[in-house]
Amino acid sequence: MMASVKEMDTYAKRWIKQAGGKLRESFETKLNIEEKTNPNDLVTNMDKAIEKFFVDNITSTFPGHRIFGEEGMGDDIKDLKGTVWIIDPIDGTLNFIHQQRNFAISLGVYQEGIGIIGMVYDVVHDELYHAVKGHGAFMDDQRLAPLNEGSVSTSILSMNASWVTENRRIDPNLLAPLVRDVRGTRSYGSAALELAFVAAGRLDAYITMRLMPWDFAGGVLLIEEVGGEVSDIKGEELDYLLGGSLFVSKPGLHKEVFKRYLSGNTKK
Ligand code: 2AM
Ligand code: CA
Repeated sequence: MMASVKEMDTYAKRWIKQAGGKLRESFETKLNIEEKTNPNDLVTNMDKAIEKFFVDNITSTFPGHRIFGEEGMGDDIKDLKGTVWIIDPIDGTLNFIHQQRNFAISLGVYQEGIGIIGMVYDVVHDELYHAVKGHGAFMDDQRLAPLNEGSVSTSILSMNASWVTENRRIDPNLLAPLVRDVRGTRSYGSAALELAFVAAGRLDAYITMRLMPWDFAGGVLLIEEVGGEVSDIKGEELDYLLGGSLFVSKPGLHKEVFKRYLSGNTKK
């Protein structure tokens, strides 16, 4: 029998809270930290343990569902047919290691490529952002209000400073004027949290040049459910298999940013 959305939502909430509890408890014990692709790309025993926790629970409760997780303990995903759980066990691992805050668990459930459940769990604050497609977005029991139209001059923009220095993905001269023109910039180091904050109206926009699907699969649905705008840096749809750049905002900002700042963007 096909699992209902309600059933998946109930289990997902239970598992994400349990996983968060394990992360909070782990602050008491010594972390085991390894380098992945470079000295700043780190993974801990907890990233792996939490991903395994989800994989074990999902496969035993929902046989036939597939899992696309950062640590590779799920399936080898080459398409989004059927039901796919897209999971980042710790989004913001550097923050987890250095700060013991400003990280999240991100979870999205996709059916035939369409997001139906999105969750971002701010573990340290014990705040769960969640949405079911078509039913609005919430922080715990509190419904998030629809986003109002915004403009650059009154916006708080979340962006990593690396995109306004020399980098391989975008000409720094394109985004530097945007940084100058907004009311303020912030950078939290966890894409999932930054997406949740845009959905909650605490940030007005978030721009990044490089994310993987598990970084945004949970958070993007939250933003869509409150009427925000979601695309890549070229204004095209996100790629849920390969990832790439991402630009999310309250309504109205996309048009202004593409027209005034990104029309000269030619790099991929
Ligand atoms: P992570 O902690 O799960 O790796 C930091 O600016 C944000 O970007 C975090 O959400 C981080 O997720 C993500 N990130 C860091 N390195 C990345 C990479 N090489 N590709 C894609 N996303 C990355
Ligand atoms: Ca991660």
